[in-house]
Amino acid sequence: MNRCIATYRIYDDQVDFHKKATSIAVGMTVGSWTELPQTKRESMQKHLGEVVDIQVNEGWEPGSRYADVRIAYPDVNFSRDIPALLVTVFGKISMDGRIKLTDLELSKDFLTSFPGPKFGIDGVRTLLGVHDRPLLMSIFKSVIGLNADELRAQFIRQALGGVDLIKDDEILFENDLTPIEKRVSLCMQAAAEVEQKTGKKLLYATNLTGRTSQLREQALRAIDAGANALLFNVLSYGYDVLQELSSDPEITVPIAAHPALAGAIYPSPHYGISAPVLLGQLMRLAGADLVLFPSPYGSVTMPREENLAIRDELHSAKLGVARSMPVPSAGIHPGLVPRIIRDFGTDVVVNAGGGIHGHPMGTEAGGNAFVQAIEATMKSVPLADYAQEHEELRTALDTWGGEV
Ligand code: 1AE
Repeated sequence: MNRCIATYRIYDDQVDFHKKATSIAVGMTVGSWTELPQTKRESMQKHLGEVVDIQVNEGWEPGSRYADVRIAYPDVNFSRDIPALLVTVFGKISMDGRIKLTDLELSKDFLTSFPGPKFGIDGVRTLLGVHDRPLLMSIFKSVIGLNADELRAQFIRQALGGVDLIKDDEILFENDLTPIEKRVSLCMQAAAEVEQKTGKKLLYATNLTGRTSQLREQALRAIDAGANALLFNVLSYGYDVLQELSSDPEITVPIAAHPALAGAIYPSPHYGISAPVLLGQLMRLAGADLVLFPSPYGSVTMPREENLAIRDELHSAKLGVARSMPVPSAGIHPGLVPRIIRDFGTDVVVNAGGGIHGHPMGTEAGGNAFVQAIEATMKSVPLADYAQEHEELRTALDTWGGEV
């Protein structure tokens, strides 16, 4: 029988974890198992959840006793979509005490319903013609209230800095000054002008926003206007909305998933959904080509092991779909590039907003400093050495510090 296995960490000082696990396995599948007549029990057998494993850690102080509990849910119980999966494995029980969903092992059969990212790491690299180094992304900043000319000027400064991708800030919504079609056409025109000078291709991820019912139409209008990538605030809409967009044959550009809201879900040791499931597995399954998340080193951080577990979910072969590009973000500056490449390898996007625009010599120099940091790291040259011949990098290291 095909089934998906969920792992939970449950904290409780008193409870009998075996009873608790059984009550979840039964309660989240067939309901009131013991009260059913024999014939009904038999017919419900194929729907019954099963406790697969329980590892108890007795703890040493009040509040520290927990168990890691694995429960298998028959695939026959739920439809082949992420909303049904999540309601089955973590619907009602997410509200029942100190319980966190830490892992999901999905059956091969369930996974066949998910096409995954249309582009993934390889597709994004092909669009850019860059195969041998980390990519560099810059984030528009302070754009609320900017008019079209000001937005264009900021785009050009970022592009001249040598970045591969530019993304809207996730807080830029539809607005009268720079509505999406206008934004896309002026940015793509600017990208073409800069490409004439630099020979570099560039993806611009414009923010898809507004009511769910209008997202598809908005994406198609943006693509008609020349958009070559999209940004999407996945968690405020839901994974299934991302899947609708990413699997749409007419949406022919990569989608970058922003993690806004994730901090309400993953950081607690006692509640929510673990970061690798939330920002790794489910984002990739729903079709994100690039996935942003906090890094272990910047201004908004998460523990390194969790970060690397997200990377593994995005990179691993086990989901059977294209790999998604990890984008560790928030407070990234050039001095962090060696650590990013050490932890993620070259299949990563180095992403910065403040670390580019806040460069003392300006936005263009901010981009250059990152390009230089990537070059140095790829050549295994310490940043401090490379900086002796590269003024932008030197200034960045003087401003924000260097590698450790
Ligand atoms: C984890 C998301 C980071 C993000 O969206 C963002 O805008 C970062 O900006 P900086 O690089 O911290 O200025």
